[in-house]
Amino acid sequence: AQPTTTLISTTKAPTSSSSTAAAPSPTTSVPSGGGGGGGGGGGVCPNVPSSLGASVSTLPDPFTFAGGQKVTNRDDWACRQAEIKAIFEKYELGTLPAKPTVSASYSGSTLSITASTGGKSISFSVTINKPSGSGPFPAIISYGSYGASIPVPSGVATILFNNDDIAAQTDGSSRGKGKFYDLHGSSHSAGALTAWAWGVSRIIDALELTKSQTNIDPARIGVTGCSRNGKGAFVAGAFEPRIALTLPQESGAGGAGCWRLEAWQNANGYNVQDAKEIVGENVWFSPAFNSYVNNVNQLPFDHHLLVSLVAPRGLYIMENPDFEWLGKISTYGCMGAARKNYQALGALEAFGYSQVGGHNHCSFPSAQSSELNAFVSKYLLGNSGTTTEVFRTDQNLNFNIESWCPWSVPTL
Ligand code: MCU
Repeated sequence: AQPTTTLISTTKAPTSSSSTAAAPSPTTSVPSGGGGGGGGGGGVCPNVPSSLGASVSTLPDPFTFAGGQKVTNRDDWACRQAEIKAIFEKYELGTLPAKPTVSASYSGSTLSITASTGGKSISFSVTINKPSGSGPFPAIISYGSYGASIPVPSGVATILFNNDDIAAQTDGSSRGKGKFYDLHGSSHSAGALTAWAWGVSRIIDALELTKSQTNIDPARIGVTGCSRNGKGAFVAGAFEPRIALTLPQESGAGGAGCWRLEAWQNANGYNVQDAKEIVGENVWFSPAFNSYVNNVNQLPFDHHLLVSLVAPRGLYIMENPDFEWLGKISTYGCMGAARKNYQALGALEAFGYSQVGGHNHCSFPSAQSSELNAFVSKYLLGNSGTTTEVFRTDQNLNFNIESWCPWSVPTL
């Protein structure tokens, strides 16, 4: 189904004295100091603050802990990633449960997976379509049982994941429905995006157990999905470090978009999906998120920090500017900020954002083929010399990313 869309020309963008849209200044700046330097030295991370902290109308600083300490090295970064993950779980996505006991069997092209915890079990299966040849093969896990909506390059297997079986996403009445909730209880805090990411982790557990039968290499796994399932693929890449390449397609708001940018756009005459709308439409997020959707400046994160959890692993984000509802400006600005995570880690080549129009929703444009093939070549097929880095839009967005990022980028 096509999303509801309203096309509004960028000339309706908020006007300012310069022609470049500028972000409002923060209502309160992020507290500085307090911790006296690095927070993660010796493997001891700062505690995740129990309260929200200062409201901020620009995009929160990836390189400052919620308590104010600066991130200055890789140990700090690992701590900050743990903090960001905990913050996403608490305020937006719900709790990602610990690994259950997993068993698996492989027959024909079907991988059957059983997960058990707390005296309960659930089973689900995925279909593996392999290329010809002897393998072992890398594989792309594709959300939806209908097949990937990106062209999967030759030499790569496709694993069809019926994510709706794990957590339903028909509409608001889907809360607590699906196998994840049969196992963890229908009032578990996880929204569907988290439940599906948990399912992806179980697929990788099963691939590790059946490696000699499936001939799939569990160290070379990609994940993709489009639209709502693109949001899902993004969260799987953020929550599961065994994923080598994350390929979210047209994920829009709640995926590559930032809540603050969508709110700002809608306050200035656009009609973009935003936090207020999205929580009424479906059950992708935790019920905990409902408390924040009317004032997203309270959130100690935005979706550029979802990318902090993926970095420095491979990430190629495809967006379609023909649907304003998906956040043509929001995803561009948000991922422009997100790119700085990779810059800090000296890993810009692993980050791609590509916004190309002229095609239907979830129909892959040939203009992106060479970029997609390059990311797959490098991060799944092991051709390390391939050039991948990309950050582009085919639109004249006239948007100033820097005005939303009033923080400096360290070298970590
Ligand atoms: C981009 O993903 C969603 C969008 O968030 C919804 O508002 C719309 O209804 O559906 C899109 C989608 O999943 O389309 C297939």
